[in-house]
Amino acid sequence: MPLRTLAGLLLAMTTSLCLAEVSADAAVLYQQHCASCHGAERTGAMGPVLLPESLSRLKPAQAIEVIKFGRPSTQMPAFGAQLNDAQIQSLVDFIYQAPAVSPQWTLADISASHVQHVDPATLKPTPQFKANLENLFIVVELGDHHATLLDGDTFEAIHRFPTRYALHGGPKYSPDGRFVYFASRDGWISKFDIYNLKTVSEIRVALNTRNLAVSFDGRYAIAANYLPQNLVLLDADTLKPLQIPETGSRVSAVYTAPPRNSFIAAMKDLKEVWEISYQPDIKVRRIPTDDYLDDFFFDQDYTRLIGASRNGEKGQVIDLDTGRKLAELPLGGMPHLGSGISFDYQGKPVLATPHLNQGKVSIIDMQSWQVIKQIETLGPGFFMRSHDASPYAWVDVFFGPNKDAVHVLDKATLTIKETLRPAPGKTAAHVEFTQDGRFALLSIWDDDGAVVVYDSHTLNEIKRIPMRKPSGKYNVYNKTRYQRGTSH
Ligand code: DHE
Repeated sequence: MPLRTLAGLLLAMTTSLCLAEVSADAAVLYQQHCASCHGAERTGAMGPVLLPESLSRLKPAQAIEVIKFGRPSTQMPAFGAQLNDAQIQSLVDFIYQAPAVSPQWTLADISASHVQHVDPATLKPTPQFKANLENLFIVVELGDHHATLLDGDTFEAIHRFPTRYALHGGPKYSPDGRFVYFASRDGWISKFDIYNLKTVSEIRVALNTRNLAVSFDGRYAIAANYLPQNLVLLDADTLKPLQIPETGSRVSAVYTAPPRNSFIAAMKDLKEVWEISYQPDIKVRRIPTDDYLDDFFFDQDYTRLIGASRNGEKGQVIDLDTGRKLAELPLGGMPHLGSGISFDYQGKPVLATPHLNQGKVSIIDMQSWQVIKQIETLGPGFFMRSHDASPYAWVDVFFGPNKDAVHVLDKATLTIKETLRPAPGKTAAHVEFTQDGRFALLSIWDDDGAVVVYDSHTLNEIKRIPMRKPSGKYNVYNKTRYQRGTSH
């Protein structure tokens, strides 16, 4: 063998031995320092899951900082004094790698995780506080993993309580507004009794969850999961699992379709839309599509589904009764249809959606399915909101240097009426209206943040309520009546 080839071989062998040593060392370090809180298999315990699916929103450089300096407001300590830079780097490399064997989360695991915090027989059937029950808000505070029950008449907090780590997607109410269900990215579903101000029960349905939906009749809750790739249908009363449709695909999200008595699920890796009906029996219908559809919006009677293609370059309108494609929408720039709203423009219903990759709001005629206008904004936005009693629609500028701006759009002219900067330098995002539409509540998305209450007509600030990185706000009336200006 020529000398150079032999040298190359030796070098390659040494390198791969070194890599194997590094990862073996990292595995040992992980068991020594991390496993007691994050689980021996990285599937989470007191601390969050440390698998690639769960870390997609945290950059490795941020992970290094967290290990070195800890995380404020959590039990994550600083390891900077115990571990050197190379060790921390090897730990980061380790947690961003998929384990050799994908961790399982079976029906037995789900059932065993169920926690009954309160005996339902001890719960009072009426609210234990005085307020207009239809004008309550749940505000999710991501900063220290809490939620606040806010009185929408007085804008006073009624109760603040801990949630699971990293909630995602809107919490969903039972039809009577008494219970609210939360989903966390680590797969926990929690049921909170607003009347008694108590978390009643919890269950861990998956290792990585996207969101949850509650059926129109209030009997079922369903979670969409990436890990394992399935849907988990729960009895909404007990939170016990009923069925686990395996999907063979990551499930991007699941939505409730009230008039259809069904749930509609978006599949990340299948050219299909799934409809899970629950009346008279639970039945799965698979609707083939000619593209991967990810993010959904529905018309008000839930016969039309508007989906964005997975690559974010176009949209499609599907007739949910026939399963046929009705139109294609030329919507580049990753439209965030899940945040879309609808309202009337010149006597016709339109859909308005922000885009995650481009600074614009697209307005689409919901009869002809033509894009009738694109309103330029100061950057890509995440959330949109309006209310039938308000002349305006609000959209944030979540990404880029103008993240502290929020646009107020005039629904009659499809132009920007005003741009507000409620806390210069801090992200302003996600608006929700009071039941009557008179006030709009906006989050200052910062650890030292606030919910800012505006008069929705004059746009004057009415009140600022300090909160810890408030994200979404959810009004009981608007959500349980599936108002077209809010998320469903
Ligand atoms: Fe969300 C809702 C998808 C990142 C905060 N988000 C939703 C929904 C979907 C979705 C499909 C609607 C389901 C529902 O409410 O039940 N979100 C996605 C993504 O694919 C994306 C871009 C990447 C990801 O890793 O998941 C994403 N989302 C984020 C964030 O980074 C946000 C800003 C912070 C966070 O909490 O993770 C975020 N998403 C939210 C919120 C809602 C939401 C607050 C509910 C909005 C509402 O008004 O109902």
